[in-house]
Amino acid sequence: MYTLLSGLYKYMFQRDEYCVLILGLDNAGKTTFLEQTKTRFNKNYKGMSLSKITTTVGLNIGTIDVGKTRLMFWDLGGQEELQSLWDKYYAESHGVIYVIDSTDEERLSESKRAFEKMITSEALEGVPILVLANKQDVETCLSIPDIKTAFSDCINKIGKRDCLTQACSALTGKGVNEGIEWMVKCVVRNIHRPPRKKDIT
Ligand code: G3D
Repeated sequence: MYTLLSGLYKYMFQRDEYCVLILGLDNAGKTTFLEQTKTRFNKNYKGMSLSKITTTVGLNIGTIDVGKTRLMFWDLGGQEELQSLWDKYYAESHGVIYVIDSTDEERLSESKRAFEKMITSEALEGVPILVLANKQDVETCLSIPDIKTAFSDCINKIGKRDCLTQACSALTGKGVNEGIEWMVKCVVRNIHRPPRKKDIT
């Protein structure tokens, strides 16, 4: 009887938790994306004004619940000296959101190098990657085909893992829900990294 009841309790009150890294160069829009995501997915969340966000130095964290799935985000600083810390988080992560500033053509090759280094890390094998072409609200921004062409060298290195390039504006929220819903689907079905179990609090 105890086993039956505890099984029922777990079924009803347990969430699967997944850790998702938010990576990309400084100024790409990682923190704005995280705030926009928390505002959209957490009822009653009163975030800071998106236009007042300044670049990530160190780490921002955030959690959202989508049904019985909990995503815990780690938004890591993107400055060159902070990129060397990214790999300390890889082994714990179930998914990666890589943010690109579509208005910054000058730093696109720098962003590609950081992306390439990240995807070739063994610790991230099989981990789904959502590439956000951010700042698409800016009229003069690079298009998705432009960005895919610039990142074309990386295709072979992505391998068999799930990968999606999503047009997005972290500022207006366009493309944010689509990206998050895709990530939830991928982490839930990924057999390589089992979720952490957590009782709903
Ligand atoms: P980071 O965390 O990757 O370093 P931030 O980047 O989220 O701090 O954003 C850096 C700057 O880009 C901020 O502007 C922010 O408002 C802007 N930004 C982020 N996302 C978007 C977007 O989708 N569209 C536009 N137009 N701007 C965006 P400031 O002026 O504060 O530097």
